[in-house]
Amino acid sequence: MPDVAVICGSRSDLPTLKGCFDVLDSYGITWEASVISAHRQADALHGYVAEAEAAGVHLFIGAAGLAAHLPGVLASLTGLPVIGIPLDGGALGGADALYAVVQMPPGVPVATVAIGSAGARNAAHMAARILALADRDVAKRVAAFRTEQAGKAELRIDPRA
Ligand code: RP5
Repeated sequence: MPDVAVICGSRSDLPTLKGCFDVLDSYGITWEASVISAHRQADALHGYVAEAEAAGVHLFIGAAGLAAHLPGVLASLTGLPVIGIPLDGGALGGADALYAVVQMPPGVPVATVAIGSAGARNAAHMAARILALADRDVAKRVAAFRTEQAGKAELRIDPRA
């Protein structure tokens, strides 16, 4: 079983998640992706979470748009960390999904990231930081990424050049 199970509610969500998969790869974190809607395939979602947990997955990333209950349902089904990505789309531009993902009741936490592709990337960065607690190699890569990112400041540039 890979380290991370990424689940989204629809195939239409997959393009937005590309950055998530790329960032996980950049840290050398193993992952698998599934399309399972909390609303349309509830039984399959329950079964998959039980299987993944038993097989030793370390955390779940759930991504959904509209009435985005998938991350919350994941958190109800497992004691492992769940990172939720609210996706944009629909009439409300992702605010609907953000509220659904972030407003979990006490005791059922979902670590919620930003709406859309920025959140998709941050979900992977957050997963890396969680896994780094018990994985020295990932911890080194997190440190290296931060150093690289910090080195990208551009001082006294000519913006017209
Ligand atoms: C959500 O509804 C999915 O996560 C997706 O963002 C949205 C629309 O799904 P489709 O109608 O494209 O399958 O459950």
